[in-house]
Formats: sequence, C-alpha cells, structure tokens
Amino acid sequence: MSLHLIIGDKLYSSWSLRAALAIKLTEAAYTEQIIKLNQADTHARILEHSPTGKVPLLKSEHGTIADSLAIGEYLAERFPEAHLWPQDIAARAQARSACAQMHSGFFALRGNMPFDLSRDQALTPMPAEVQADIDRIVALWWECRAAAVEKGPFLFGEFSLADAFFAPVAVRLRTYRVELPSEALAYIEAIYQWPAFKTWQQAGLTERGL
Ligand SMILES: N[C@@H](CCC(=O)N[C@@H](CS)C(=O)NCC(=O)O)C(=O)O
Repeated sequence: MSLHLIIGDKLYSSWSLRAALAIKLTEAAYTEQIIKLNQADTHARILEHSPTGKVPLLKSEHGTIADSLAIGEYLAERFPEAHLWPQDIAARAQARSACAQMHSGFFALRGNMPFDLSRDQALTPMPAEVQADIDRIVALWWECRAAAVEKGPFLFGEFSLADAFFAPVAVRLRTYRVELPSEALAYIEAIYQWPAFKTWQQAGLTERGL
C-alpha cells in the first residue's frame, strides 16, 4: 500500500504541517487528502479514518498512524536513508528531546497564538506566559544550533524532524511579528525558504483565495 496522508487545512493545521514536512523529507511518493477543520462534519469525516478524531493521519501498509510525532518516527524507521533524525547520537537525542518538548509543551504559545499562515499582526498585549514560552523556545533553538552552526541553517545543521516540528512555531513568531534576536530571525527565514514549506504556504494561501 502506498502512503496516504490525511491532513487539515494548510492555512490552519500546524500538526498537519509537521507530518507533511516529515514525509517530504523522505522524498517518498504519497497521496494527500484534506479534511477541512471546524466544519459541522469535520469530526465525522476524521472518524471514518481513525477513532482519534484528529489529523494528521498516515495510512500505510503498516496501518493507520495517528499523531505527528508517531508519523515522524514511523517515516524515520521506514526510510532510514533519508536521515530524518541527525546521524550523530548526541544530536539525535537532542533532536528527539526538542520535538518531545514541542509536542507536550508550550501551551501558552499554542493557546494564545493560533496558527494562521495568512496572519500579519502582533499580539497585543503579549501575555507574560506567552513571552516565557517564546524565550524558552529561542533558548532551545540556540541549544540545538550550538553544535551545528557550521553545518547549515537548520536546528541540527541539515533539515531534520526537529525543523518539521518547529516550522509551525517559526510561522507563529513571524505572523505575530514577535521581536526576536537576529539568530532566531535567521532560523525562521531558513524555514520560510525551504521549498517544501514554500509549497505548503502557497497551497494554504490559495486554499482560501488569498
Ligand atoms: N498531538 C496531535 C495533535 C493533533 C491535533 O490536535 N490536530 C487538530 C488539527 S491541527 C485536529 O485534528 N483537530 C480536529 C478537531 O479537533 O476536530 C498530533 O501531533 O498529531
């Protein structure tokens, strides 16, 4: 069975973006299906594929995989030559840690700064707990990049699952016009220049005729 990725609207679905960037990294062929979020039938349509009621979902010959992190891990295992995780064990451990922190944390940022690729407006006033999340993320990015600055512009030099996981954060920080140190701005620009991201962004803006 070929790979079939089920996602939400590209404009709004940050978890779907993570899975889509991960699958692009593998360069594997796949088909894609969008289920529009926030519609009367959204939940029912997702339930046709998975009892989780959430997207993204990846259908494969190994079953339907729910959750962006599980999808990333599955793809890393299935396509080892794509090196979705950094090859160095210490960097790989840090990359897994960074993804897990994103996956299970930063609730203030996620709750107060909903993902919307088309937004271009600051959040005012900036809640202290959101600023704390932002400060921690910027520090985390620097921790990741410290050993990789010579190797490339991404968190571990070359693009990895960690960048797929933080791409939606980069979008939030840019679209909410957050003031940031130059290193963080450079990292966000690297995400925005990544062809797979650009394709997603264009499709997302086109979805709503923007
Ligand atoms: N932890 C999950 C989160 C998935 C999630 O919350 N997806 C949202 C869209 S971004 C969703 O499916 N919402 C549908 C709904 O709530 O009806 C993951 O990593 O995939």
